[in-house]
Amino acid sequence: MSDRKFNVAVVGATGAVGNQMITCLGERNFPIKSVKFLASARSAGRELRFRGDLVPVEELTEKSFEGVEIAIFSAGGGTSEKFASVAAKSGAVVVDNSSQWRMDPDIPLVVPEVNPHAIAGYTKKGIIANPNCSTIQMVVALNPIYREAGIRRIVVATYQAVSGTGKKAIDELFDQTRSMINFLPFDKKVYPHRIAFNALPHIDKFENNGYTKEEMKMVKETRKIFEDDSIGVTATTVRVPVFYSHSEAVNVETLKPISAERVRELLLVAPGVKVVDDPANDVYPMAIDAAGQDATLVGRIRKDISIENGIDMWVVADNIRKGAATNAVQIAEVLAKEYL
Ligand code: 25A
Ligand code: L14
Repeated sequence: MSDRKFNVAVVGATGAVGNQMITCLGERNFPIKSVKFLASARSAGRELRFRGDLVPVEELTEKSFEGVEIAIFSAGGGTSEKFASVAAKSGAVVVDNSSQWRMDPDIPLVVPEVNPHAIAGYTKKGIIANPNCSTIQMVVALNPIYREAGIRRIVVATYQAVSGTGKKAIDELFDQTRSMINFLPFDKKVYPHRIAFNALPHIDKFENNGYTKEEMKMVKETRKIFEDDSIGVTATTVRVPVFYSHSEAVNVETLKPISAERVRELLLVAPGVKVVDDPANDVYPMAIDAAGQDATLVGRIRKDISIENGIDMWVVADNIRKGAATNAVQIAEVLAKEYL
């Protein structure tokens, strides 16, 4: 346990996730000695507010990490590939939100409510990976079930917000919606098809097995976080015209029997979870309610009538907060408190 304060850098500070990381660091009272906000040359010179001060954004270069002790990255896989080891070599511990390093066996992949102990492995490469947003909220909700009854198989379908793709996609949904309701022509730059008033079963690239990369992230990352390759996972990830928060229909087959009542009981006390489940009064998790919170909302908890040991539930969380920025800052908190 230490009470030290740290020199912290945020890489990708001007993006949708980077911005939220800055807010989180402020809100959660992270022990900060100094901050440095880094982005591409495009953003250099802009100023961002942090705890009442205006902090200039600097261009990310090989020399950016001198004196930095913790560097939180969300600037895309390419930037992480190039600069995470530069930061680590210059002595910083990196918490990386990109998909670049998640499956590296020498890099821990961490959701603090589920596998905080894995953070200890940061010493191998100086990097800790933040999982994919859809995986994070699913494992937060499944963890208590896994610990009590084991998991044989997960079948999940996601309904993902456009903010996952960054600011340009938020603008695209807004602009297309405005154009369509005014009967005007619209552009599409970010997604291959119109996203306004539509649903696209396509997130990230297609792989050779017919799944998308986003779907395979849910398969592989879930197993790595639970440290259990016996868990079967199949996913269909869908983009919907929602700005913030991913929703997920999660079906789980457990090894041992478990009742819906017991699942509700476990989730009521599970860290990071809020049970929102009173269908008789039209109460269930919704994207518009999860947005702006750090909790993972779980509802529609019920026994799957088609198999012996099955549970169905609806899991919703703010993809920019718990799905990215909050989870990364929580990792940095455990790191700072327990390891540095
Ligand atoms: O590789 P991945 O993991 O799949 O991630 C790809 C992208 O997904 C987002 C994030 O986008 C990331 O870049 N992302 C990743 N994980 C996510 C998660 N879990 C996630 N989103 C949600 N949940 P983003 O838009 O949020 O953040 C982009 C930030 O990265 C900075 N950046 C990009 N390249 C950089 C770099 N920083 C340093 N060096 C580089 N080479 C980027 O800064 C932004 O902060 P910026 O200065 O490039 O952009 C600042 C403003 O400019 C806009 N913009 C971006 N691209 C263009 C642009 N404007 C004009 N033309 C462009 N081509 C941005 O919208 C921003 O407002
Ligand atoms: O792997 O476009 O963290 O919604 C998460 C958001 C990949 C893209 C990741 C999106 C990203 C994704």
